[in-house]
Amino acid sequence: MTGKLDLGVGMVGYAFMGAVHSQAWRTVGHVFDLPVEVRMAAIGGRDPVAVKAAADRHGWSAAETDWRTLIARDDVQIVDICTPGDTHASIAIEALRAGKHVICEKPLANTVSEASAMAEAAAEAATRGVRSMVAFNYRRVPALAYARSLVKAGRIGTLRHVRAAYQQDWLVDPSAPLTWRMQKERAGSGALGDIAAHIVDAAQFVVGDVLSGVSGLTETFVRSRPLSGGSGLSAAVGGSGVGEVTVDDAAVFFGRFVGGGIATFEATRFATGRKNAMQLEIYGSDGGIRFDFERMNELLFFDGSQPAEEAGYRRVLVTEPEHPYLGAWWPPGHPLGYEHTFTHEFRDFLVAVAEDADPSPSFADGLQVQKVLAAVSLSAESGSGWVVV
Ligand code: SOE
Repeated sequence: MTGKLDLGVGMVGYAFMGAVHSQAWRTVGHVFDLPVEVRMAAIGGRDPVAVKAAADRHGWSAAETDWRTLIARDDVQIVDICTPGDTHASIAIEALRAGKHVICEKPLANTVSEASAMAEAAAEAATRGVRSMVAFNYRRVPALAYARSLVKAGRIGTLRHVRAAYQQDWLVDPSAPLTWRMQKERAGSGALGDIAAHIVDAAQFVVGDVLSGVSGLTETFVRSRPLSGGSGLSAAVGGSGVGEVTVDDAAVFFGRFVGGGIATFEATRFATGRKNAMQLEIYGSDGGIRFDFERMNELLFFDGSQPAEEAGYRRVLVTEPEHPYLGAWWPPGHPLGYEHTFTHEFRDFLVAVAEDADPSPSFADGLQVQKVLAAVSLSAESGSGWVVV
């Protein structure tokens, strides 16, 4: 016995995100010196054979086929939601009511009204010491957390521009099957909710401001796809013939921050050859920052206070123990990867729970991102241009 608060996790979902989250739950208590003990109590999913296999593979002590049973377990104090968006609200709200802390994958929900109900439930639960967080993992890329600290310290001056892009190409092939991510009733939206949500959150996080309005355009390039085939992230929904794609394949939009800076965003599953290219560029009156997830251990920083002949984008290798999260990992120059962002996210969540504080980003933050996404959709669908968030 360590005398530390003992927290059992019950995770719902076991596909790609479930596997990534499992890896982070397995790791977090070994890497960081936490004020709590974490146990991987149970994993939930509807298919009994598949969920049992996932439990064995990823190190969960038990498997449940009903998320309500999972939430009700006495050995579960944290509910981790890794399911498609259409189930987030019901699972999260029930868990919060039951007094379980909740961490929920992004986007927070499929609609603003679901996200509002979740944020309301989270605010009420917080009065009982029950905590919640939306899982925008890119905030926990050390280079982006470091970028945030540079902006906060005034190193780029007044914000002028943000240029953000999230490009993937897994739908370029028109014969790629229809998955739940292409069904509005399950995913809410397409590239918009799945990946634009990340760059909206990351941009707002790094600059420390929120978007006040947007104007956007969405496109669905391939409107029907085979109902069978694929595997993993690309596993089809099932059936024969073809089914309708009811979400966007790509979204582009621009926006204005409350503080006056302006921004462009591009999210697409049709950027041929780009696999998971997430980029953020931030330009201020006194400096600039450029980040590319394909080189996630680096940040390019232009310090305008340097003499002109020496200034220029410097490549900062973000692997020093002084950089966010890095002190717990490897010696300088030994880089981290995608999975570590989730370990960092859980570390921050657990510390907040132990300190009886609200973790960030909160469900209210998730709701705010949802409002941005809804404003982009409204602008795109109505063709009416500017929409206030
Ligand atoms: C699929 O587009 C996906 O797995 C997203 O759902 C994740 O949030 C992103 O990090 C990687 O791509």
